[in-house]
Amino acid sequence: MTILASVLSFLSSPRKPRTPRDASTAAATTAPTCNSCPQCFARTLSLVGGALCSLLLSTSALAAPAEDQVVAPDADKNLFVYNWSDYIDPQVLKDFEKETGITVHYDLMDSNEVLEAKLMVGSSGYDIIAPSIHVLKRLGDAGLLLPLDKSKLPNLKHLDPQKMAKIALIDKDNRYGIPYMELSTGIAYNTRKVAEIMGPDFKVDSWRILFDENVLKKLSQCGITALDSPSDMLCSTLIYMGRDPESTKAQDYEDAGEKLKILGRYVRYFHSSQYANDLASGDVCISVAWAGDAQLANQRSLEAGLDPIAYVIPQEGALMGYDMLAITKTSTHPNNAHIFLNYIMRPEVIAKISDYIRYANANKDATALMNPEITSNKGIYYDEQTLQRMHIVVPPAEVERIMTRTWNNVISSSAQ
Ligand code: N2P
Repeated sequence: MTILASVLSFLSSPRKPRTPRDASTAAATTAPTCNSCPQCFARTLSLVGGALCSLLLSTSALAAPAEDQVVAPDADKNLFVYNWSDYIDPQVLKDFEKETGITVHYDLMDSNEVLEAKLMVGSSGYDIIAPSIHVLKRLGDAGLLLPLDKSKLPNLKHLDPQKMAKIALIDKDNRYGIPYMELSTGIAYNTRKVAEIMGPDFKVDSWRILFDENVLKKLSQCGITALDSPSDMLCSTLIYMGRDPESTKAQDYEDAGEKLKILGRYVRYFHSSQYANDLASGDVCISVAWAGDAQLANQRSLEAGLDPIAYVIPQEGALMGYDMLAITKTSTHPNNAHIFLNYIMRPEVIAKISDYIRYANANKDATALMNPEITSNKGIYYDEQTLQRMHIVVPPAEVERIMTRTWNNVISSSAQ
């Protein structure tokens, strides 16, 4: 099965629930074959199909590079990408492969911690990775990323200078990464089921409901889930507690951990990707969620004729951040990687991805090309008022260690 077929089938078929805290799901890939190419496939039905198919594949590989491709691909025309699940329009990969002749091998991740661990142990085999901004910083500081060669990235001009300046406060001089998607961590819920259980006047507008045993007891009847992400969970809890989400005090994390143990008694699971499908199918009714996944769950649920899934940024505030694309220091296909990053920064390409996965991007020239339903959705593109209560956190390594320890305690004491 090719990468494209793997990603397509992964995105379109219901996934089997994975064991919570499962590291990642890999979509095995192979080089494209004639049967993977739609034009070719039709031709295989004719007597001369096989020959024509090979000819088409080799012709497309020899096609002149696009105007914005300023570097020749590496001799080995493969590219190994590690990105979050449900985070690309599979057609984009297909188009990229067709245009450049580079074969994309695409693996799925759902945890910054697993990504970091893979890079720390040595050569991960990946050329492109998608760390969240605070992890990008740590990986860059640890010498695990290749500084971008900006002369190979003419499409950087499309990125929003204000957002790039904000990002440069963390990734100095935008040295290692380009912003892929902008996101927040809030609460997604099935409006009908929650109203049915809690009554029509019940409001999901505060983190408080995730720490109130009376509420949790009731909501656990229809299924509560939360992210398996120490920084998302602990820093959101600090925001609820009115503490600094960038605190460096161990005590703050211990206190937040104690609160999370209450939630842990009632969650169905802590997991960072399964919940989108489970919300969409009605298997669970409330989740600590990333913005776009909640929107995707809503879209899928409505398409299936089920209930609306709403997404809220709680009144106390919430985390926001960027997932970045970066090239690993050990990349063996650095030119292919630059060609890929440059392709992703084409306004029409990133617009297509954002429309599909329902996350905001940081490409100023893409907005006009996007579905207005997405760009006007305040749960995806925040208004100024909401932005006032959003926090970007960049925990230093020692705080990260405290968080990991605390989080492991929460997980081991939970009911999941
Ligand atoms: C997409 C997951 C969003 C990534 N399904 C959060 N960093």
